Amino acid sequence: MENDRVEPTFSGVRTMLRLPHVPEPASWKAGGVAVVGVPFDLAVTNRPGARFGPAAVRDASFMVADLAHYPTGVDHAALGVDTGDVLLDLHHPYSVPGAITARVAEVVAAGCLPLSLGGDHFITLPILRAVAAHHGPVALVHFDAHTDTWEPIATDDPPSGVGAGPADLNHGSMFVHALREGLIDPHRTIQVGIRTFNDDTRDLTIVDAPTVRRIGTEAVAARIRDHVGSGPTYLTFDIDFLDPAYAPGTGTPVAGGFSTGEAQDILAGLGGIDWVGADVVEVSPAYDHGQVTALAGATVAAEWLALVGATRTSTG
Ligand SMILES: [Mn+2]
Repeated sequence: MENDRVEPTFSGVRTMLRLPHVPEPASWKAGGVAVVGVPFDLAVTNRPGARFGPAAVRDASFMVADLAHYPTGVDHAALGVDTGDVLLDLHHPYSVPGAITARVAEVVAAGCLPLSLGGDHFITLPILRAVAAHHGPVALVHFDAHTDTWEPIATDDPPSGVGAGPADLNHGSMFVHALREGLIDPHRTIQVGIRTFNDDTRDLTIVDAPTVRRIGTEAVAARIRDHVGSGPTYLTFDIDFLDPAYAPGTGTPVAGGFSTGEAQDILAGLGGIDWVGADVVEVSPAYDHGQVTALAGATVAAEWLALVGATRTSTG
């Protein structure tokens, strides 16, 4: 192909934001971002389908990748690699958490920042196991309609020899496990956009949906920055933080959420944080319309990449 032509947005093999597909850890460059697809959706409580999320977000990301990030001008394509998807054996579901942890551990060991595409929200637990093994307990910045701190239904150990982790593959209780396993620092964790009742919030700090609306996006960002302070911080973004009008394609939609633009405004205010990884989860394309949700997912991921890219640029 002529090297003076730019490939149009509708053309080309789909990787996240057109990052090069580099599955071999030996070829990952320290300091870069490594995108990890996690096509897992056996832990949902309502609609399935998030196993198709990574593919849908990658597809929609080509529109986002067409130009540098606005307004920073950060060039996503220079920030790292797309490692492909974690190889998961869904016929042996208890093998899945260990497979996710092992793959993300490779990313962290290479000195890269994992950017994972879900998959349902359960995947954040095995990801955090790899991240915390390297960094220690991290601050969690958690955008969601749900706290995901409901008491686990089953706490039995999984059948022996089939991988690490709790037996309850549940996308509503994994942060209880994260707390009990010491993966996240409860004092530096903050949940934003919550609008579902939970009588045990584990004493975590919550900026719920009515509060977000009342104080505005700028103040929300300031509150997040103040709360996490310095130290390693991980972003987990459930796409159902957005209102179903902006993200219909998700497993457990809840009315009363936020626009994609409001999410962008908050994220844009989260520079200067010591980011060690991020995920965007719960995009379920079968319930989507016109790629609305997939584009939102790709956009959220790109906003976080711009934060990471801007930090790297400003610190040389
Ligand atoms: Mn949720």
